[in-house]
Amino acid sequence: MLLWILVSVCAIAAAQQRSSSYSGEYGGGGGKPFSQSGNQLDGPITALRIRTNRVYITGIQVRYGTTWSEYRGGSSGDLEEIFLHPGEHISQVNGKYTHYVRQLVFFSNKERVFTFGKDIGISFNASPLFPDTFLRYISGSSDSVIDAIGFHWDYPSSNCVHCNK
Ligand code: MMA
Repeated sequence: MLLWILVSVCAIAAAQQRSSSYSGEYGGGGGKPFSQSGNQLDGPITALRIRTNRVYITGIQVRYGTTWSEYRGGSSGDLEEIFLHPGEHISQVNGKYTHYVRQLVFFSNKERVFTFGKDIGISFNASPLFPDTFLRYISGSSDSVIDAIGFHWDYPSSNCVHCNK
């Protein structure tokens, strides 16, 4: 009986500790795979640069803390940049894709919405599984465009190692 209680308590504790989840991958099989998992060490996501042409999301760069990730994608189209406010995090990403990513719509916990690209293709709604978790980093495939993208969610920046906080 005591053992059963102990096992139950441990199981509940373990279940409550879960916080990470993944949404994706959305897009096609082309391009070269990338992951920005290691960029989490620079801090939470603070800004986004997204390049779009008339039909596709052609490039992406994400700022972690004060450090920009490597740029992924090609040179077609125009680059747009948005900065998050202090304490603002991405809480959901909707979008459209076919063989390539066509649209990305970022929603924040401060009720702002940032829309990039065209409203054409297959819809996706990427949102975290666990409460109070947000976009921590992206992965995907790219070359001359963003072929595919996936979203990794967790508590904001709990393992920020390079930040002086
Ligand atoms: C390259 C090649 C493909 C990829 C596209 C778009 C032009 O072709 O890497 O596999 O799908 O770029 O990124």
